[in-house]
Amino acid sequence: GIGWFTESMKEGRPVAVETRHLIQVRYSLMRTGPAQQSTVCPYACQRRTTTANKNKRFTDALEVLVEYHELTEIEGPRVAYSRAASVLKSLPWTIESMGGTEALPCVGEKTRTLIQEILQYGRSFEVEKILADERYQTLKLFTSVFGVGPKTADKWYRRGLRSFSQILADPDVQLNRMQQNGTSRLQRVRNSTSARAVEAVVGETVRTVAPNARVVLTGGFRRGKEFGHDVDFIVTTAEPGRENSLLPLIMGRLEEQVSERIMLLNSERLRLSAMDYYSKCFLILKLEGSRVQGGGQAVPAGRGWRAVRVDLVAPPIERFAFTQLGWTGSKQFERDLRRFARVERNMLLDNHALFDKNQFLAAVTEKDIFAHLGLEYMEPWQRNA
Ligand code: DCT
Ligand code: MG
Repeated sequence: GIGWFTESMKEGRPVAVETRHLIQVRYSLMRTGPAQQSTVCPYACQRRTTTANKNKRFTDALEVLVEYHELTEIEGPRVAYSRAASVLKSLPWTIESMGGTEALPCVGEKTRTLIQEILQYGRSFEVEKILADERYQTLKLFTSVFGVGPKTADKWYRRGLRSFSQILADPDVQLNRMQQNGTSRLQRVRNSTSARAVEAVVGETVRTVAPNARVVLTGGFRRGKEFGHDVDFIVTTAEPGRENSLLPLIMGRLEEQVSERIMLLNSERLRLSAMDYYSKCFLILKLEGSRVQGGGQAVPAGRGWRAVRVDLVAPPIERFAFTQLGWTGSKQFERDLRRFARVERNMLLDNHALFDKNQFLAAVTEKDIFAHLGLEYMEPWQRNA
């Protein structure tokens, strides 16, 4: 409410707010100086975070630390640095001095030292040390393969392996099909033009096999991101129970199209995942060059296509809103949304449902879920925490 309140004041719009909010704003003005610095909320789901990051030089450094602790599976610092980076991304101003940083939520001593170092020297020595570290570089390379997590990467590292060619040459290393595709064919970045092209292909396919089904874009591209590692979609139908037969139909149709405009390289049904129990599938589309031209990304030399990783999830229609909210992300936004529900509301939120004690709270749209949680609605493009 406060962010909206100060915006309305700036624009001279009439505002109606509760008195306790007014008192809070006044109090923070006296206490910390610039009003903006006092209005930063502790949970990402309370902050509007667009892709226009004004503190990229700090958040890029923090993200190296997050990644390092993720790869080496050290949970505490990973969480702390992720939260700090997320707070800095949400700031409507650029940090130019240390003044006021002590009032920012989730920004601890270590992060402040890093900010100070970057302000003073233009770089962080700890971050540079990590970037130059052989173990970090190798784990990062190995985990860039789809299906390879920190544990496998570390096992290979401890075997003395340092490159893809060494992995492929090692007789004791068995790669599954997904990993084989990952090492040879995938590109890691893609722009929103390609995402639109994939949307057209998937949309056409679904209309052919299930005219009553609905496909919507989710994940990073729904949040308006320009690059991503995959394109995520939710597929659903209003006919109860039919959602589980949708994906096999879609996959079958895509397989028929091999060597036509699109090609399916690989498909795996990923039923078990930490996120939810819905039917889902992972596929890699060969997207014809002509479909992705004009996107600023060249198709690799010598071939007329690029490989695009696609995730499809098919929830039952009555759980659509929970799936959409859970799959839109960002990951930090989702973590904080679930934590907010648990800690501040004593509720349980996941991709399937929202529970207050043992009572299921139904939702038709994402707005219903925000309302159940007593949170202001955030548009997808404001969830880039
Ligand atoms: N998600 C989550 N927790 C995870 C993994 C994913 O809440 N551990 C949610 C948030 C985003 C969504 O699922 C899709 O996941 P990704 O495709 O990995 O994220 P993205 O935001 O689309 O990022 P990218 O652009 O890299 O695909
Ligand atoms: Mg994605």
